[in-house]
Amino acid sequence: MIVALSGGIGGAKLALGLSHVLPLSELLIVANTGDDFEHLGLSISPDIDTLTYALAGLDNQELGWGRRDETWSFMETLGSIGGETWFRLGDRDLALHVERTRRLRAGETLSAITAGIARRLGIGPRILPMSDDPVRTRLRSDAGWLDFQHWFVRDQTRPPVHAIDFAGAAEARPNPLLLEALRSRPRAVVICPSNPFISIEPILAVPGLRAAIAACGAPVVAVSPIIAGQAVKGPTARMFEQTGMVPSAAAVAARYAGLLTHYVMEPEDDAAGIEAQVIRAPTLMRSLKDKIALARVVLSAA
Ligand code: FO1
Ligand code: CA
Repeated sequence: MIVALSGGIGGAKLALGLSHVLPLSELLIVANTGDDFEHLGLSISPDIDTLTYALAGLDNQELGWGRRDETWSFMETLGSIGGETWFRLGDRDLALHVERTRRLRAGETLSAITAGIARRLGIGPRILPMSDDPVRTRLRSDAGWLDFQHWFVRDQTRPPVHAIDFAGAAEARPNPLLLEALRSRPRAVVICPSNPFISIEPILAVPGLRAAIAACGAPVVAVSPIIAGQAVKGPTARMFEQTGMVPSAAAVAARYAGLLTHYVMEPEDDAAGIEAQVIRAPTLMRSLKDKIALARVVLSAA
């Protein structure tokens, strides 16, 4: 079994690559749920959905989130009657949030709902929320404490961030299927090229998960989300700067200190100080071919 920890866009690209080079039953993808929130009365799980749509071939490649062939009648109509439109829910995407919300209210777990929808969409690999208990990423910024989506989408990551908190993490129980996979000696744990602060660290903040990964006996292989000091997408580099650190591939590796055995990074980037075996490879994933090639590099460490 390969256990891959993932956020949204960058993680989903590598997860798709992995799904092409592994038997489908051999891949377990652990999704960050720190981005989840309740909006317009609906339960939204952005990273689960980005993974779900990517693996089903239904992803919106222009936006990096949501569904392809999307239309926006609901949002336009909502705006026309004075509703909140800063978080854009497309007409097709909306169905997933309505259905998830209904099933959560009926008492189903997020894991069961995610698995049921994945099955209906014909997805092979398991997508597991890190926990079925709510964990909510919050950021202390120049504008005070903000919920993740308010900072990320509504405020466009503008307010400088000084601290991050994963509300509920201390009480959250790790996904039992994930613990079981880690106990049955996986072939490798992969940390996808996601933002360490807001995509991977919420997963590692669930009590017991960091220790279970460290103790699982498998290689732990991370892929750098930073190339030449820049994030491929999103605020990763800026978040290092705002907390007084210089963004680099090595700075990301340092966030996973004590966990990593292997680190995949660009040939040109500085590996000084990285306490893992460094594997040099192109990490930018533009095409499916790139995703598959990087997945093979990652698995070569396993
Ligand atoms: N990201 C945006 O930047 N703007 C949006 O309007 C937006 C809507 C949205 C709707 C559903 C969904 O599953 C994701 C959505 N995202 C949107 C992405 C989401 O905010 C992610 O948490 C971030 O991309 C970080 O991974
Ligand atoms: Ca995310």
